[in-house]
Amino acid sequence: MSSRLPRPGRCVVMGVLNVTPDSFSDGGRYLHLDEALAHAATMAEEGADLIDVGGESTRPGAERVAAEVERDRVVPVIKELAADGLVLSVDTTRAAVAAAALEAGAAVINDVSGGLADPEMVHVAADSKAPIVLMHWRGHSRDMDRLATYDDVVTDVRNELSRRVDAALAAGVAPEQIVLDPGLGFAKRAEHNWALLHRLAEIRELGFPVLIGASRKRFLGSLLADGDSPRQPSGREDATTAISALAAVNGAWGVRVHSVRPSLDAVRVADAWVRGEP
Ligand code: PMM
Repeated sequence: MSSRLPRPGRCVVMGVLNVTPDSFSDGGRYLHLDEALAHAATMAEEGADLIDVGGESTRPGAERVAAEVERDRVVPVIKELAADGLVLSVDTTRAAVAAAALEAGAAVINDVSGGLADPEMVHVAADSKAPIVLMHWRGHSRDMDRLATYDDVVTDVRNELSRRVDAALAAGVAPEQIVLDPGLGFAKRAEHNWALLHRLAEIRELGFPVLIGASRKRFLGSLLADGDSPRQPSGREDATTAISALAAVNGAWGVRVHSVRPSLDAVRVADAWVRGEP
């Protein structure tokens, strides 16, 4: 495994830092440099193993931003945080943004398109030797809800991820650099997300570390709905914590979350439970 991919001996907790005006649960909160840095410092104090810096919202229906805008949002934040010694990933589908982020000190690429959106992405990973998260994806945010059609969601996601792995390996990415992610909520309805969690073992069988991003997502809001009103993102934290514990018990390499402390507690409990000792 690449030395730059955190391996703390338990499930990794990746804290989310969205430097965007429009992400679904924290959009607009960390758009200014000082606010972004303060939030990252809080997540680091709480014990985040990795902080995921993103400059483009991927919520369903979101419009794209220009590459320069995305780069100018993430690079200054990454520079400052890397100088403070934090381990950072960059959440981007653009090779140029990933390259600029790595240059600024990011350690890991988190590509929600699994290398599909930009054919250069796998080459940036191959050349830099940076670990790369390949997430299952079928299309940009504007289109993804209509792309949620599957024969068997777990088999289809597994096969499509396997093809992304093949493309990365063909470009020269080493197997040790690769992390897979089933992409909960990305061209997935609630029943698809639950099937993927229920049968996580089938994704793990591909032989790569698996990252789970369920934090505050819509399917948790639907599960916890009061009649016809979905639970709002701010009320989905306990459910997110439950997912983190269950993901850890079920062998996930990491969880990507907005609130670090509860998920870190959860994965520590899960780890002690599985080991039968603290
Ligand atoms: N989800 C979001 C953004 N980036 N990256 C990975 N690897 N996995 C995810 O599930 C994922 C992601 C959704 O948006 P948010 O940043 O507002 O949570």
